[in-house]
Amino acid sequence: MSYLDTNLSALLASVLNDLDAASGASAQRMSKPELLARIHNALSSGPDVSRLTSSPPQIIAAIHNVVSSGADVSAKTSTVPQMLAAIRNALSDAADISHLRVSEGALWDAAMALVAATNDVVDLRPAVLALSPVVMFDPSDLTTMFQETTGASATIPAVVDSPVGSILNIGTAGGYATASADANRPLLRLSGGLYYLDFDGTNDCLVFAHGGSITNPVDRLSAIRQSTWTSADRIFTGSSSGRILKQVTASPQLNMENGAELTLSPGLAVATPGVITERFNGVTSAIALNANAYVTGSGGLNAAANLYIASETNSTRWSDIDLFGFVQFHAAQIDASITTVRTWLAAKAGVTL
Ligand SMILES: [Ca+2]
Ligand SMILES: [Ca+2]
Repeated sequence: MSYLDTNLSALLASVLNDLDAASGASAQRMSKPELLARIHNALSSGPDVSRLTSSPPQIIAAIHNVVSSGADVSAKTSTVPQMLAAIRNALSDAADISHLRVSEGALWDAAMALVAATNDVVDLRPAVLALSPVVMFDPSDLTTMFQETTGASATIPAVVDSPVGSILNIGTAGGYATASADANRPLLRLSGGLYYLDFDGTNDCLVFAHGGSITNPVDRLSAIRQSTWTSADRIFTGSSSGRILKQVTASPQLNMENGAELTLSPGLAVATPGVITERFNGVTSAIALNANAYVTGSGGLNAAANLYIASETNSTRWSDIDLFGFVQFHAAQIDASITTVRTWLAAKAGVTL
């Protein structure tokens, strides 16, 4: 990790330059969550800005004030330079600003926590999408789901309590996850204001083909509920031996397996929604429930070319689960990005992290 030793004006100028170079941001309007995500990405990728030291509360409070002002923080009401100028003006009111230094991760975590805490209607989906996940499913977006199993050519919109045969991948790979037959379609449900896909544990499975073999590292995050628990049932698989999340040994344990196994115990209580983070990265793999500490160790090195939801390869070990959201990266993410994704998934599933 490198360290930044600069004042905020220089930092913001650097961020704006990065954004402009990438996207012509000086003319671009974006929502505040999108802007925060872009700032986050810029800070994370710069050669000298990946980490600062100390965390002054004035900076966090000032950014919070700017971000939370306005009636609708998700509306695209300002250009990027206008928002950065407002942040800079707010920061300049703080004492001794030219010498403040801040940890990018701490700043981002605190800013997102404050935004989430004070704007309970903020949808972090734009912020998650800005992280460029390869695969992402959002069952609360009814425009992404269809009743037929035919993917791009499907035309009958999904409706609550009816089957979903195709769901659009809103991640960078595009395409659809589809059921291989009508009997294999989960049902779209709505309960307590939350949408989810209800798999029957008998033959329901959605399949997404990556189009090639995917190797480590893979970060996979999901919001699920185990309706029942049967040892060896599969929540997700990539193949019969790769990128597996399964129910194992004793209720309600879960483990991830990719040639080696990491067990999450006591796991996720049956009938309770939770956010599962699986980080497939050989001997430094990790799995966690919600915001709890990771269980770490070897998860193995197998590759997998597909994603099967609620079954082992669409052929056996079907699990009786509900799926509220799914996000998969084919590169290791920084902790702040994991936090952003978890926060979005938790909101989709009604989970308090
Ligand atoms: Ca079925
Ligand atoms: Ca079910």
